Amino acid sequence: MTFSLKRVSAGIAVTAVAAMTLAGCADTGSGDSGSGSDDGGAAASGDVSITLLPKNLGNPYFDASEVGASAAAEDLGAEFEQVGPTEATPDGQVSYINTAAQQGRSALLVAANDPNAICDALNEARDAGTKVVTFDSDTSADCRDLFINQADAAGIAKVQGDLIAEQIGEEGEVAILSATANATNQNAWNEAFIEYVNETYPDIEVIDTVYGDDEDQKSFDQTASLLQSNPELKGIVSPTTVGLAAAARYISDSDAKGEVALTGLGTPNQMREFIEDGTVTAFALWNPEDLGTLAAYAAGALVAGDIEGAEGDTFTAGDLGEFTVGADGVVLLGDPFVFDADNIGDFDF
Ligand code: RAM
Repeated sequence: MTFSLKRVSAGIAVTAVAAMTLAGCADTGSGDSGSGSDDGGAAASGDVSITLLPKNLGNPYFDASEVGASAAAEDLGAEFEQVGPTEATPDGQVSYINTAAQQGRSALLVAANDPNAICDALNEARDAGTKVVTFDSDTSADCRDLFINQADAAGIAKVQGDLIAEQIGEEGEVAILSATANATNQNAWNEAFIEYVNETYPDIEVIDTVYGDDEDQKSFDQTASLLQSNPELKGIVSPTTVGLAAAARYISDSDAKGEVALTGLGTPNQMREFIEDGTVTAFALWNPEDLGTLAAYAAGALVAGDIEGAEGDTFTAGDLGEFTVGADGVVLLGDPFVFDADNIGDFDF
């Protein structure tokens, strides 16, 4: 099953690498990590301005999305900034949403830390004329114009389920090391994962879900306590790039190396050393840079009035090609891709 995912996704991944090289050059100096200040009011003068608000700053996954979004903004002739909290909380995001609305930003690209808690702020921004595009982690559909979805939950559940099953011989105890407890994306993926594993692998038991809050140290500590309190544990699945890298770091230096399997969602650059030292044999992801690219082009199409976010609307996202808005204002990037020792050298993000 993994094989077919690789085959299906290979074209997407290769395109993504080519696009990333170009975008990486264009990004110099465009990021404004955390300042929150900007030459506001750009939209009022008729110019297009795009603000990227990730779950938190300092995560290489969102840094890659910023590279894609800022290159797309440049292509659109839009002014671009990234702002955000250091901790992945909804409260931390609200002040940035309010500021974007007050500044009359044309569009806000948001990876939501909670499906509902930032909705009032987002709807106030929309009332003030700012288009809201969620990406990576959605809100409730009535507080954004579009959601740019990296891959569907069933596909993410299946790739992680098949990977861990293969790595533990289809039997034994497995635990999930997740991101924050309110994250829309991980919660949907975990629910789908448990359902998929229960249906497909009756001898695997998902015994616990713990939360590292997308903080490196907390994820590291949670891995240690999972292993200590579950001596029979055969595998850990971490559907977060922060969690997977932290868990790999812990396991690589512990007795669990070679005994407890680890997989999930990770970036090739963070996972390379753990693939090379044998801690991890395979993991999955999409290209987060492409996700940022697609979100920014979608925002540009909304601001220009080319689309309204209705099902069937189509727009072009630069080199990524044409996309169609699906039901509930969702635009799908593609399928997850599996990374292993044979292909990880081809990727640099
Ligand atoms: C972390 C974040 C992000 C998620 C990835 C897989 O970087 O939680 O939201 O999509 O992992």
